Amino acid sequence: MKEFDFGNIAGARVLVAGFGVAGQSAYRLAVSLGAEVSVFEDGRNTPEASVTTYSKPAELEAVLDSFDLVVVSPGIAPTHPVFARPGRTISELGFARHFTSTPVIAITGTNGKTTVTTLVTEMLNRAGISALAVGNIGVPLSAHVAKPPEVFVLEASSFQLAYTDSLGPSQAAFLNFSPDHLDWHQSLEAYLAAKARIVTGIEPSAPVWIPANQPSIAEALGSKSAQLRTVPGESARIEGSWLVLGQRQLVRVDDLTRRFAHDLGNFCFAGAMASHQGADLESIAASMVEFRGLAHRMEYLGVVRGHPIYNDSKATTPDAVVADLGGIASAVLIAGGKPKGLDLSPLAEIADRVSSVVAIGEAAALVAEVFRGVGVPVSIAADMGDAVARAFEQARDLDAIVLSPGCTSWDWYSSYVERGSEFVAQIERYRSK
Ligand code: UMA
Repeated sequence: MKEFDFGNIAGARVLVAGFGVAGQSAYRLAVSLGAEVSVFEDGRNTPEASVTTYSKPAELEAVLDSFDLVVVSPGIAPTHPVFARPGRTISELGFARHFTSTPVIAITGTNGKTTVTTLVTEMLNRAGISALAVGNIGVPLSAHVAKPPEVFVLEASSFQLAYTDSLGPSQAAFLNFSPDHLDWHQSLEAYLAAKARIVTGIEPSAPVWIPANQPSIAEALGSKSAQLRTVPGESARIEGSWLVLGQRQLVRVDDLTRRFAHDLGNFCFAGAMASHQGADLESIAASMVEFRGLAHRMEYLGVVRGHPIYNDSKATTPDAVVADLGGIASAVLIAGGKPKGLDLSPLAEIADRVSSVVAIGEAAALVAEVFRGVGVPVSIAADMGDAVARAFEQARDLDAIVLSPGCTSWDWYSSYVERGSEFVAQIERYRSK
């Protein structure tokens, strides 16, 4: 495959690999630009019969060289045969970026991406700057290049960034970094390098917001961007009981509905970015005060039978669990699921805040080993109903009950959303009892 000229897409032969949300949108964009588009899809989303579709990896071998460009969906790992020919393989995100000059605020990190993307989008819209949240949040960039807002706020995953040649963001954030997705990236270094691609094509004057306490991020980005700005830092920080933006005391922490440590970090990042983009401080403050959090991310379900309940089903790594439990004094933790090959021992860091554990799923024995090793009692549940029943039985006075699995949901469920929804449904059964 030779170097692809995006200015000459009309008539080019394009293969879209994967026909899920991202692939379908890339397909429609490529067709609208006059390309001759075929699809590779070996799973559940078959295009209509008129579209040339390959469904067996072996079939690809014969045809791959005939395409000028291969646009890959983020869920397809680099070991897939669709990557067999080096050259012009590009992610759906990278492909779409070639066809829009609208400014992009790009946000990546292992945890908190969706929340910060949502906050920045709300702050900008409230300030009268039309903004649209796109990317890993569930809305492909390729679906909106034809009718763009004033600014895109992009949640960028490592899968999308790994094969994006030039993103050119007007500002970027790399919120945090911890081990994840090692099945896709093969190594921690490859995962970090993919995320560091958030700054490809960035203007030298554009700020890149990074956490103050993770030197590996600054190192990974260092040579590529001169404008690294730490958060908390000069632009956004907590000072005493105030969240401060620049020189202005913006909101009292006590006035925020969401105020766990990671919430305050997310507010600081979002406030710094929205302010840099021109949003007024009143709009930024109002968005923070009104923010109630997102479903499945330390989602507060109220007090049931005397216990505050949190659904944190989206926490699929041990580091996310440790960060999210940071603001809880004492809890029964429901954890486990399908192990991702990550070391679960960091969970022991929260032993002083966990009165007991209910272990679930394929990782139950591993979770039990970690907590029993530090003297925390553990019981093992057969399903989510059993897990919730055990959690109420085990809970001491004032204990919260938190589902924060630290593993994927793919043993019992098809997604973290399904797992969280089942937890919520099981909790509901106790609300009226
Ligand atoms: N497929 C194949 N062969 C394969 C793998 C997949 O044919 O070897 C096909 C599947 O059958 C399916 C399609 O490819 O039809 C799925 O593509 P996909 O997994 O890339 O999923 P999409 O529906 O296109 O959604 C993608 C992102 N999915 C992933 O990154 C896994 C969505 O992020 C994103 O919201 C969407 O594009 C829009 O941009 C989801 C996600 O789980 C939420 N992201 C990960 C995360 O947050 O941890 C990174």
